[in-house]
Amino acid sequence: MLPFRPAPSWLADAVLYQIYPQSFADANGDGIGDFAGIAAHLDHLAWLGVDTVWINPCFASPMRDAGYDVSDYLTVAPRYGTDDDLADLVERARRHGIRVLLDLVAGHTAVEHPWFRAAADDPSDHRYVWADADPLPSGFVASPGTRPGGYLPNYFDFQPALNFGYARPDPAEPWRQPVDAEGPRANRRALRAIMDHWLTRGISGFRVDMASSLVKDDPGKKETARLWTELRGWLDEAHPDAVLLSEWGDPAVSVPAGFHGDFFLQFGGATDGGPLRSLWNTGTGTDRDEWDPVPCYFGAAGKGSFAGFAAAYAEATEAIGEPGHIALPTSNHDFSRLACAPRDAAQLPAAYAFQLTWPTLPAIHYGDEIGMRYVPGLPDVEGSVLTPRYNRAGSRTPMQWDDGPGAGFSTAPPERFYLPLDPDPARPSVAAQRRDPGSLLHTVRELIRLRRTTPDLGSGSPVRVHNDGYPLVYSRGEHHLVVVNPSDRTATAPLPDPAHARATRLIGEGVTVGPDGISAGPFGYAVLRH
Ligand code: TEU
Ligand code: CA
Repeated sequence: MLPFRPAPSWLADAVLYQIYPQSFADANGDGIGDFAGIAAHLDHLAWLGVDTVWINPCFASPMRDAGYDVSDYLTVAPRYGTDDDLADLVERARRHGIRVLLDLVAGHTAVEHPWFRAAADDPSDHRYVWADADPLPSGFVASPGTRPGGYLPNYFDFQPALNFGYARPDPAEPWRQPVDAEGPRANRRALRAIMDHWLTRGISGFRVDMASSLVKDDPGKKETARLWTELRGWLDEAHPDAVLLSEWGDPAVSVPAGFHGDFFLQFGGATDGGPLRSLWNTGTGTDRDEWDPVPCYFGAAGKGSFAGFAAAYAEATEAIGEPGHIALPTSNHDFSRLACAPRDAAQLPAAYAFQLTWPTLPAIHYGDEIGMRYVPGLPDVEGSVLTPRYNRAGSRTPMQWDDGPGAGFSTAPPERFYLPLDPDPARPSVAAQRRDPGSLLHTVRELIRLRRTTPDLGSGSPVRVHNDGYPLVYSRGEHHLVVVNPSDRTATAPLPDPAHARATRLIGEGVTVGPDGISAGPFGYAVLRH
């Protein structure tokens, strides 16, 4: 018997789209995107065919980590509009057939949150992990208030960890409270109340920030998993049509814990993000010293390997079984976009042909549908810079709607823009690509349409890899074959089955399939029916 209700059926067909609200569309001309701007562009999303939008944190915040430092979970950030504007957006989205997910920052607040202000002056408060020890335990930050000792941060120092307890409590170290102590119980109730507040207002679920971080010193994440299992049990009863997608990066652990889905990410799991990076990471945008400089599979040199991703996918689906999903992002606000030097626009159709026909749930980061690039060399804005080689701002620049001076993003003077526009005079735009039937935008739209109208290409039908070198060749279900060549030279593969010789091409470029086998030209791709 399943421990949970099956995921709401709509999730299986979802095509996800991530909106960074400050960068999407500015309706009131202050240089920062807002809810009204998103509402004004729902027709673009509906036209593209996406049906589930995830909006990054849009709650009251001092914005030192772009909103991942929440000072009030129940009020929206004024720069995005009012609570009514959000309600209006959710309702308009519903009329376009689009569900809205919000971002739940479960593991920490801002130091400006009233809970933390109170805790910093009150030695009896247990909402945060607080140590009254001298010297402070390693990793703790000195108290900013009258209370002695200090607190444990969860990410940046200004993001104090909410106290969900320790998997291995220790009376000699009293800040290591058990998971069922009063503070952790209060925080679990608070998470439930926050979720309930927004779900009651028509949103369809959450992307949960740093979902694996809640219980501290938790080998195998067993106690953190129990916490999410409990919340999922509540959700199944109270909001059975809602979903929780985790930022965890380890579906084999997070989905059995209770998430309806998890993301392959640039971190997480046994190889700390190895599977996703083996597909996309060019080593040039956001990069870390500890990441092996392995050539990615979607690289023109044709030196990568698909096998690691395929194995991780197989292992994760085996572990999560029927009821769970894995989302595969094109990029997100934390790591390089698909268009990241040396990968250029010409290489993107092949990447999308794969991403939109693999059984994972596709997640498109705003702007990736027109091939917006990771913009290097930007300033540190709202905590975007993690290390000298890791500036997240490059994946957060304003959406390029048209070819006007503000790119249709905003009418504000450019110096007031949240981040500078991509300065490339040849930067792509939605308007130009809408006019060009051969553009990436039209290709992505057609691939989404094929996925949504062809059960074989959706999340529920089996995948079988026939060739994991170059080109990539795999079957979906009974009748579909996908060929993808991310390299800049012609690549060939044997025909998996003689019946494929008579296959019809549904979409593609540069691929021939005949009795002699498969030949895929540079950056060629094809989806075929046989
Ligand atoms: O990210 C958590 C996280 O671990 C990543 O930021 C990762 O460390 C980084 O991208 C390097 O690989 C989440 C949010 O997505 C991020 O924007 C927030 O800054 C962070 O949590 C804190 O809330
Ligand atoms: Ca605005």
